[in-house]
Amino acid sequence: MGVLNVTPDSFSDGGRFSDPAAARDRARALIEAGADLVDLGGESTRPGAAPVSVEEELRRVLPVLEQGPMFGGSDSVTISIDTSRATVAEAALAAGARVVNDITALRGDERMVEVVRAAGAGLVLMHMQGAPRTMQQNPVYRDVVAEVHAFLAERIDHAITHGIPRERIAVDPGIGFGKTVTHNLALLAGLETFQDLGCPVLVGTSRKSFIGKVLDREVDQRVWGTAATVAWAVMHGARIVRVHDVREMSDVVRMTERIASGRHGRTKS
Ligand code: HH2
Repeated sequence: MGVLNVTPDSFSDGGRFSDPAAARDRARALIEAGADLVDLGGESTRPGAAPVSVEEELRRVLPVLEQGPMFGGSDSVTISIDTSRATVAEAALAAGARVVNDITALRGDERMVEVVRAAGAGLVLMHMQGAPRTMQQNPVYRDVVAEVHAFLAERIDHAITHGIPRERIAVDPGIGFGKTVTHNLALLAGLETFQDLGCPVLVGTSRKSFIGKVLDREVDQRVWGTAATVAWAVMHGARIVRVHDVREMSDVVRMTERIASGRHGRTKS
């Protein structure tokens, strides 16, 4: 999953793809580089970010989607809309997006579940403690892996109860969303725990600040740290990785998968 932020303030690519033509070119580049999904977002969720109005979010994402076949018309690439607002999701799905990536896991807007159900769309349910503006102030867990697992299990039940089939749902532990460095590392270390939820696991570590803190690297120097997390995540069951550096991480995924497939061919010497 390649990241396409049409925002002025996203933490690593803010302001670069705000113009619809630049966004389209970026989407093409992501697809050529190996993305199967493009995640389009019109609101930054970085720690401390202020929310934008629904109108502003629509004004940012719709012109990008409305540009034509690259967005939704093509069978080879799926566009997901990164939003927690039902109005934005509804308009984006009507304009060709096929997945809703909701960082609030259906808690942000009570109409969202019905919008996703009615459209027959895919859904990403992500864990977040608190809200972006304040979530990094003092996140506390007793057992972060167990708590995130229980949260996702409950959210899957909620979605299924409201008519969304399990086959359309992916889950995401929400790296960086109300978590310290230790919490993020624990979630990655325990990633296999989420396999029993019965939904594909999505992981979004790309260029995030826990990598910067572990390695003492600025945001534009985190590609190798990201690569380590992507290889680890794929080895431990992630089916989707949300990344900015698609060409590089596509190689990491393909190579890791090839090694993993070789595990079964091992013979005793
Ligand atoms: N991370 C970000 C945004 N959306 N969605 C999911 N499902 N999982 C994630 O880990 C995730 C996400 C934050 O990254 P980015 O979009 O690069 O930055 P910003 O929120 O500043 O736009």
